[in-house]
Amino acid sequence: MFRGVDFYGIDELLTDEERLVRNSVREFLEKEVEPLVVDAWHEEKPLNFRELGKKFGEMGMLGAFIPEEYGCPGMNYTTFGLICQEVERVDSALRSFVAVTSGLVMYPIWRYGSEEQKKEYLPKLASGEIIGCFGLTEPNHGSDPGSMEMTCRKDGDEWVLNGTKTWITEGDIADIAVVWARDVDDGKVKGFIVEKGTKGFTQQAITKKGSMRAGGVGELGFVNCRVPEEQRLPEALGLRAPLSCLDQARYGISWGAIGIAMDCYETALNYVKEREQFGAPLASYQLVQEKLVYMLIEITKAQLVSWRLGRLMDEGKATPEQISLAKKNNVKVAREIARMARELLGANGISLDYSPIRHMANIESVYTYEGTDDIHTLILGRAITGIQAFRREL
Ligand code: TGC
Ligand code: FAD
Repeated sequence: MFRGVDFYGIDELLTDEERLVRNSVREFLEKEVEPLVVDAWHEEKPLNFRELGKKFGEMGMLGAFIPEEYGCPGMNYTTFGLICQEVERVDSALRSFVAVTSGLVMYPIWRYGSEEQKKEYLPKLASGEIIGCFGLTEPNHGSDPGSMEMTCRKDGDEWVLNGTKTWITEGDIADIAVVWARDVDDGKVKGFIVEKGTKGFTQQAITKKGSMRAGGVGELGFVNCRVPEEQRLPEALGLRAPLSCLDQARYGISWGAIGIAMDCYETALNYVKEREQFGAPLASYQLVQEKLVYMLIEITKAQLVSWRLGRLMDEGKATPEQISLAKKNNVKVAREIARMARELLGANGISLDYSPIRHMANIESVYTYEGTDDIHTLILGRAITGIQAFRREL
């Protein structure tokens, strides 16, 4: 079993329970999931999340940080982070499934939903009985969801939804979609839970991806789609609501990126110790050691950032900007580490028999979704200068 990368004794900062959950998730994934990943990725045949979701549910891997009510696991944010780290060490599509289910579907229902919605959906999502997705991005509005075109209009005790959401993780197979639309009457962004099969609601897979090939992504269409008032998230008013969900998933991504970095580092280290060129192991050359040292330093810094952020999340003190820093930094360094590991493996580095090339392709999605690297730079830039640089007056 993978023994972890822990140069600074960060394990000692974790509780016994946190280590226990991490180790059991790690063992389960290595035995039951890792062997399925390469073929799924190669064939672009998404992993069977209906089956896997139920196993994840049994292990408390879905909605880990949601309090222990409505069938949710009631663990803490650090444990959620460690779960994200372990699943992403295997493949980013697994972390996407966990982070979307937990942060983008269960969280908004728990935070903004009615009592009936919580009772109806949270136990089923926590157990993996149903799959959810989160629709914010539109064909014309990705980084700028505030300009969304999707509309909702109240008609008696129903809402009429019109618009398109695209690049939606698990959008092709989801049983429920948490979607965001602007009210044509009061101009406010509102959230809805739309069930699969609702008239006027369509789900279509996006294929031919060069990244995230072990997972599914889809497009959601809404044409005069009518949902009752009971399907609206009553407490979600304004763009702040969907953006607060992103905070949960972005935090999980910061840990997931460490999983990628650790797997690439370990793969490269093992390889260069074995592989000989010019009569000696690659590991004996200074240029090779420099790369490994860079990886270890960046992994250690990323671990400390996410560990501290987890504790701040648990105390309810983390700010969106602190979350941006962790997402931006950890994904950026994991992206560099994946590329370096690929390089150290030479030609073998482009083979799917080794993980770095798959991580390298996956992380292009991670670098882009949940706020691109640029967007997180601008969020931080705004925080330290007080001046927003997202929008230009033309
Ligand atoms: P702005 O004026 O900044 O904010 C509007 C209101 O929202 C509040 N707010 C936040 N609240 C909580 N958490 C955050 N992170 C928040 N950011 C902003 C803000 O205080 C304000 O509240 P109020 O009450 O005053 O109205 O809004 P803006 O339109 O200027 O946009 C800011 C910007 C660019 C940072 C935001 O639009 C943004 O984050 N854009 C990136 C979009 C994005 O990340 N999309 C992700 C889609 S989901 C996804 O990718 C899933 S991938 C699958 C996986 O996770 O694995
Ligand atoms: P754009 O916003 O068009 O950006 C293009 C480029 O311009 C980027 O480099 C960006 O950084 C840059 N840019 C944009 N604005 C500025 C600016 N003001 N200043 C400087 N540079 C700027 N969305 C969901 O809602 N739900 C999901 O489940 C989901 N899953 C996804 C899964 C995958 C695999 C992928 C790839 C995407 C997913 N997304 C999802 C969509 C994702 O959130 C968006 O792709 C992301 O927000 C970026 O939007 P965009 O692709 O439209 O790029």
